[in-house]
Amino acid sequence: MNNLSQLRDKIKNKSKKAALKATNLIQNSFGLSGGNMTQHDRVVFDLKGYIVIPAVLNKDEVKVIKDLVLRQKNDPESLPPHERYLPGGAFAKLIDHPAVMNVLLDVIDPDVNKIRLENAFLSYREKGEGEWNPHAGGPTTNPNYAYNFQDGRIYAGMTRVVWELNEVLEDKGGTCFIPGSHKANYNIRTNPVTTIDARDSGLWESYSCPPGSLIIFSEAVRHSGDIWQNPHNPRAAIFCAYNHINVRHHKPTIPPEVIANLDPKHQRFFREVYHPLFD
Ligand SMILES: O=C(O)CCC(=O)C(=O)O
Repeated sequence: MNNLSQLRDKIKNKSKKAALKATNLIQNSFGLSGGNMTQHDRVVFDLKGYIVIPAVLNKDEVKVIKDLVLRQKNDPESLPPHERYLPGGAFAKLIDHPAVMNVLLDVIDPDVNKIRLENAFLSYREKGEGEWNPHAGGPTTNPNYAYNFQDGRIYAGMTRVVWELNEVLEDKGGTCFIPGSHKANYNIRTNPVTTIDARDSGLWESYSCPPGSLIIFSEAVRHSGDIWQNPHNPRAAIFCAYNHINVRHHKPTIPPEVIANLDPKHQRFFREVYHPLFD
């Protein structure tokens, strides 16, 4: 290949890349790619690091999932082996629930094949149970906790999707957040400030929501579990950790028989960690 044709190819590639970048920028700015997150939710997620989507599941749907997780907790032997652990059994169809995917396609990657589910567990707390344990927040170079905003869109790493199966009352035990701390400049993750982390510092935000609601947050936002104080019901919440296919935070613990029995459209969330470009 002579120098002139090499130069021509180089210019061609560069202009292709520039056109793609401009297209992405326009699409991202007008919310034309990714999920169908409303502009309201998109801005709130970016601003605070979390959003609450109330009553995504109806009463009957909540009952089915609650029955499953309580059986998994109290009487696992009564279930076939592949339904004894999350995300198996009736829960599986929630892996790619449209309300979840609308957000993940916007904040992790617009290509569903680049989104993984790392783990899922039940958080069950009776009144008085739980602990105050602030973590995350501030800048990080660790890609699994990444939170970036570039070319008109969010690029998040680990993103928690929480299904609240019982009612949550504000400041009575739901997950707490310091809104905006995923973009804080001071490193409150490695250099925590006691007066900021105190539960009564006035900087923590919680939420109330009916059963079947979704809380979705960037693992980069400073957050904490809390002591459950709701006198009416225990906390029953399913915590799912989604991430970009390029990184993994958790050691894999989901039994292979659980994954083997999922529908193929759900199995793809448990692919190995690598870039699908190499398929
Ligand atoms: O238990 C909670 O409400 C919060 C859990 C938590 O800290 C986490 O997901 O990293």
